[in-house]
Amino acid sequence: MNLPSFAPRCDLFCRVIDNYGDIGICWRLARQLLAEKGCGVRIFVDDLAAFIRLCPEATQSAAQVCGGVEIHRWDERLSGSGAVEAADLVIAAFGCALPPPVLEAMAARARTGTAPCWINLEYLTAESWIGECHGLPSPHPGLPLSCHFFFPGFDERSGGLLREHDLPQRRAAFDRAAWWRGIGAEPPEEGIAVSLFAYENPALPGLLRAWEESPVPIVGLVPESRLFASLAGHMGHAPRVGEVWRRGALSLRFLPFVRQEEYDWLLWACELNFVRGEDSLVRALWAEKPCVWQIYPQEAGAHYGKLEAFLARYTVGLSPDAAASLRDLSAYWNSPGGGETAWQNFSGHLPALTTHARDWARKQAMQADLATALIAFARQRR
Ligand code: TRH
Repeated sequence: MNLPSFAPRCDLFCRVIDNYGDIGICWRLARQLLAEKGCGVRIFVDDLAAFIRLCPEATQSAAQVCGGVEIHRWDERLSGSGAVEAADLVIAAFGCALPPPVLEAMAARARTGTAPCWINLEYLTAESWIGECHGLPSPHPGLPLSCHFFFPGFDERSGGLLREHDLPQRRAAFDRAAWWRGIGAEPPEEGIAVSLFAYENPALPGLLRAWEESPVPIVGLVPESRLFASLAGHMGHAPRVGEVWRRGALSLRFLPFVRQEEYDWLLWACELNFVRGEDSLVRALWAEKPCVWQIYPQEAGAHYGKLEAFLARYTVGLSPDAAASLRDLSAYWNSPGGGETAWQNFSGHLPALTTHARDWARKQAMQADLATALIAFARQRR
């Protein structure tokens, strides 16, 4: 691959708030900035345990190199002056406050006329208001620096979605049958294979009952997650990785948590994916399969607007009935109560939803990806 001539040195700062999404997005972006943009990349992260789950060769070492990316523990060492030389592109993930010595180092560069491009990488949302805010500067009150809001999103007025250039080729080359044999099973000949990555969810028992009573077999693939504990209540014992549990039409297979690159394989192997945060959502969209998003709950139900905004964009081009079936199942999964028929109705529309998932993703993939948009943004501010 010809690497671009503008390849800024990049630093990503990440505080792990919850689960794997915060570091997951930073790690995915870092790998792409290195591989496709030729950038030297460092990640500063405060929770190496979360990172090790995504990249099992990593250790608790305070400084290490993983896949060509420098990984540094974000700890008190970053509070000392001169701790870090400022990079050209400094990305604060999800509004995290940078350590004062890092800001000082950035300001020192600014005073010599080579200010770094400072980005606040925001959470993904499909809401249209981000178009007004994407790229806006926010001047630092005391230093000659401005932070720029950078919003991932679904249209040209946003920073786009994370997507590697070779993703379609890798997806096309995926050997689904071999993957299923690798987990000790044959690819299901009939019925529906569903992956289930979720937080604890009061809607779970109702969904499992609907699957148990399904007229076609349902194979649920459950990667190790907080859901294991919730499933124990339904199954009567705590699930173990490697176990297969059956009741009625449902069989559940419990899988290990895999390195980040391999999570795609699970999505590609299934007909439908239940996904968690914004990173697994975006991967499920690029899998070109229908998906159901369990959105992160926010105060005063703010997440419902976010979910609705996503569904409004995603369902364009679907028949009203198929769109309603996805809306109903999403509503059930995110705020259970009623909705007992949501699964039956949804499963009847699965063929239409599957065609739609492919068409929607191919159209969406015409937008510039997030890493490309970031580099273009930094170049303009050079
Ligand atoms: O881990 P999440 O629940 O993280 C969430 C998000 O960051 C969310 O936006 C934020 O608001 C909240 O935390 C605080 O879900 P997400 O974003 O889907 O990230 C999961 C990551 O884990 C993703 O990079 C895929 C990865 N993964 C693996 O690498 N292997 C696995 O086996 C599985 C199941 C996931």
